[in-house]
Order: sequence, then structure tokens, then C-alpha cells
Amino acid sequence: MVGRVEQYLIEGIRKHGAIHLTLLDPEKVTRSTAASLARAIDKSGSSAIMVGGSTAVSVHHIDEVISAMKKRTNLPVIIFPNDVAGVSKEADAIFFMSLMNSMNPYYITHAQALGSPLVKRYGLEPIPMGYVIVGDRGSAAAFVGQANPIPFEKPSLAVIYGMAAQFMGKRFYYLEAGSGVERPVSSEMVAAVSKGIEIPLVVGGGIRSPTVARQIAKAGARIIVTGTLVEKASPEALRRVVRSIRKAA
Ligand code: 1GP
Repeated sequence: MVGRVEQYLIEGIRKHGAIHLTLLDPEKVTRSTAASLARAIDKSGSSAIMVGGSTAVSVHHIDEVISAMKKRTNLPVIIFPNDVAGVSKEADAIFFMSLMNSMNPYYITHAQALGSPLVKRYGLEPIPMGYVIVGDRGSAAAFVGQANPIPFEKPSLAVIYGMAAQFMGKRFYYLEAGSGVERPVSSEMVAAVSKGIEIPLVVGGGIRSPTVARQIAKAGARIIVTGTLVEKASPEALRRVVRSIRKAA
């Protein structure tokens, strides 16, 4: 069943061609910085806020961060879970992700099973998503998720995982290079994957400039995620990235 937040994302993609989501790592913010960032994100034209980080463990803090943000914005808040501890009752939805190229079944299905009762109890909207890590083993996401990352130079591997995600019924496919990395997923890989699948392609990790964001949107990404940009740069930098995605798509 497609829920309200997913419909909103799909509608945004239909209208704009591609949309931007902002990722906030709860470990890097306090309640008050989260509240002011939420205001800046709201004004930037970003379509929703994702909350999560590879090493977040305090759901209490995540709850506080989300409720502080919700006082400053009506944008949907979507959990981007690293583990069961990321499941917050304050969010609107959760990217219900399987880390498809993990070497540990815990991250493919087991954490999902353990977290499901909470998702149901809190009435969170689960958005089914295939998630793969691309690039160097050096990212926190690859390390924590015990992934066997898809090499940058092998777009065909990213394509077949995307096809598998679609055939398994996931409704989104996410190519992750890792937060704060130097090298984002290439537009060649994005173009190959977007030709090979029919579900919306999400791309994130290392995207900090309007030029790179535009290239990735032009190559066929439907959702572009940035995190570090809003933590480290000005709200204006975020606005420029969002604008360049709108123009490209
Ligand atoms: C979301 O991990 C990314 O996919 C966020 O990456 O922090 O590098 O923008 P950045």
C-alpha cells in the first residue's frame, strides 16, 4: 500500500522531474541547531528531511531532534535507519531499506524483522527501498553495514542490483557513496542504472556542488540526497543545489 509520504515524493518527482531530500545526522546536531536547520531546509525548496546516521544509537535523542524540527517545518520527516535504534515514533515515514550488498544478513533482513513491530506500533509509513553501497570501503556506511561495495568503475553491477530490487518489489533504489566522501557516484553509473530500472533512483553521498547535483539529475536520478552540505555550508549553498536539480530535470 502506497502511503501519504510516498505519494508526496512521487508527485514531486512527477512535477519537477527530480527532487532533493536533506539528510540530517542526529549525532551532529542538538535540538536547537536541528530546529534552525529545519527552517533553512524548509526555505531551500528541499522536499523532505531524512534523519539518520551510521552510528546513531539514542532513539531518545532522535525523538527530540525530530520533534524540535517539526515545530519549525511541515516537511515530511523520513527515518533513514542505520539499525533498529533509528526507529523514532516522531517521524512520518521510514525508508524501509535492505542493504542488499551487505555480507551480513542482519542488514539485509534481520534488523528489518526486529524493527517491524515498532514500525507498526508507531504507525510509521514504511517505504520499501533497495539500498546499495558504492565505492570505497572507507565510508562509515560501508564499514558499519559490512558491505561489499560496488566499485565505481562497474556500473553494470549497480544495474543488476537495481533490477533485483525492482523485481523484489522495492519501490525505490538508492545508490549510496557514503556521507562526506570525496567522490560521489558517477553520472555514468547513474545513467546506466536509470536506463535499467523503472523504479525511482535515489543517489547520495559526497554531493556538495550545484554542478555535480545537476549532472546526477540529468543522468536520471529522481531523488538527490545531501547531508554534509547543510551541516557545513550556508543555507544559500543548499538553495543553489536544490535549484540546480530543478533546472536540470
Ligand atoms: C546520503 O550519505 C548521504 O546518501 C549523505 O552524504 O553527507 O556526503 O551529503 P553527504
